[in-house]
Amino acid sequence: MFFAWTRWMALGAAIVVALGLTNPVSFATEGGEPHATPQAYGTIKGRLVWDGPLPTPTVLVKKGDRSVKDAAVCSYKELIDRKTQINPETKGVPHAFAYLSRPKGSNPERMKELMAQSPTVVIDQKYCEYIPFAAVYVIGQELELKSSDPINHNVRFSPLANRAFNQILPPNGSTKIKLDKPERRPTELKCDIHPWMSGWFMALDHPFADVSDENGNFEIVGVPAGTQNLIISFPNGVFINEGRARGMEVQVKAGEVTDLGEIKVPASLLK
Ligand SMILES: [Cu+2]
Repeated sequence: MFFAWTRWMALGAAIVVALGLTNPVSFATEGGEPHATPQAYGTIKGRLVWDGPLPTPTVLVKKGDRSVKDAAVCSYKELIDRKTQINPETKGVPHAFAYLSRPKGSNPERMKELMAQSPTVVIDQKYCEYIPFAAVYVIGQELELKSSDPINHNVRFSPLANRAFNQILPPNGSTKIKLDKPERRPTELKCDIHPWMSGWFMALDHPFADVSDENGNFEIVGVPAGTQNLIISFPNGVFINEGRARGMEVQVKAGEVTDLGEIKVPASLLK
């Protein structure tokens, strides 16, 4: 009996951890009786759906093209412009940034959790493309630029607020850096040796951001309740949301999920 009971206890604790419910409510004492107060945070989610005929993905490097630099590695497989990659089955738009512009309020617990779970944002260079194509970087995290290729790459980017960066990445090399300022726009990674290479990261000073998955879904958790401004953009910074740089207004309610449903992405935006 004793063992069965402790096992249930352990299972319960595991579920609590899995659901991120370690601190779901805070307890305040009023009139001597502890009682739960509602969470001050909510979730924003939505799905980006392509609106129009599906684009033909732009081929950057043809498979087996011997004319490209470092062909054995770089044309090992077909490389497409990930920006033009729309899921043909679900019409989901992947690789898009969804983040709050000038969030009202903060969530120190969520920030602590993010830093503990993901202290490092890794951008790999594999078969001469950046993986992932788009990443969110939060000030405090490390940005690891690494290469899984047996050839030289150089990584270069010129952000608006942070210092410019340019470094050779030798075969299977890695370098870690930290940025100290948030950016207003996504930053592009480039390689001078393989000029088609392009990747993006969005540097923010808060954790209220996500990148849409292969079905276009995004979810931002731990958002302070109230009216927030949400920006949704292609990796290259082209705005998808209404209100462009100001963001679209989203009402976030404590303890609730604000589901924006399907957000249409007009085909005309992709140029
Ligand atoms: Cu390269």
